Amino acid sequence: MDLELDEKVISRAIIERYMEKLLDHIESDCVIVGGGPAGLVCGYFLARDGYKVSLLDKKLSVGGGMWGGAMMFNEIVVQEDGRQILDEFGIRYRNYADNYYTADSVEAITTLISKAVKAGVTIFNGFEVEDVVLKEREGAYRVEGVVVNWSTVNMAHLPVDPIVMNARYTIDATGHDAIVATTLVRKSGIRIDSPTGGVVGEKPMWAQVGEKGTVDCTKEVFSGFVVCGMAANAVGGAHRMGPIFGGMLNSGRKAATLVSNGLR
Ligand code: 48F
Repeated sequence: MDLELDEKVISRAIIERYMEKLLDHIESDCVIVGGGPAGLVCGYFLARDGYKVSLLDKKLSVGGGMWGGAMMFNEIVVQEDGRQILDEFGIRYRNYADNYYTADSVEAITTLISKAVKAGVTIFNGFEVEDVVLKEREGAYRVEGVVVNWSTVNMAHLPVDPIVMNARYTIDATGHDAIVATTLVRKSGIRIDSPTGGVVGEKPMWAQVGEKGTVDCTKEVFSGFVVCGMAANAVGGAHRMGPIFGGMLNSGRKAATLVSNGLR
């Protein structure tokens, strides 16, 4: 006998389950903006430690700039420094030369996504962050979450107000544009912990220096606000490094450690 399939039940199931998820994440320990490699690694380590993590990405498919390797040659390079994270996630790699390992970029990013979700990160795709929540308490300002709308609302230029997702920590993992940090500085006029007090902008290609710079620039640059990945690189004015990913992975892990220490 065929079991009944009722369209109304299918629709109700989706709407109820989604709303449960959204309501549960209107307030989180940490909201990560951007689901590229840095944001996913950060989310994984925080969720694994038991924190409630919301990860928002304006695209339908998270993963940022890792899918296409370099120029759509879908292989990535990771140096010795990043190999431990590949092992932690169970991403397969091959030794290419001393200090150079290669991995299939599609395996790498799908595994980062899958492990982050299974560790407990809740992903909201199609969510575009357009602003932060900035509040003064006892004379000190702190970032307390993000202002978000459907990406499609922004794409269609519809005059629809956003909603707010509060968090004890907000992480900018939006890649090269460091859009959350840029918005925070532009709209509030505050100074963040960078060489200029604002978003310095990334410097030209220099893989070795850029890799270290990205991890060094991964910081809580303002109370409640951490930058990681290429967003940290852009905020701190480090060199770009191209399709080598150890720095991105280590930056995500460092951001998770900073937030975890702050939440304790
Ligand atoms: O760009 P992306 O992969 O950032 P990442 O984690 O890694 C950088 C590398 O992929 C690559 C590199 C440098 O040479 O190695 O560039 O630092 O991922 C950033 C994610 O943020 C999302 C965007 O869709 C992407 O998936 N994003 C950007 N702006 C917003 C956003 C926004 N306003 N709201 C939500 N998501």
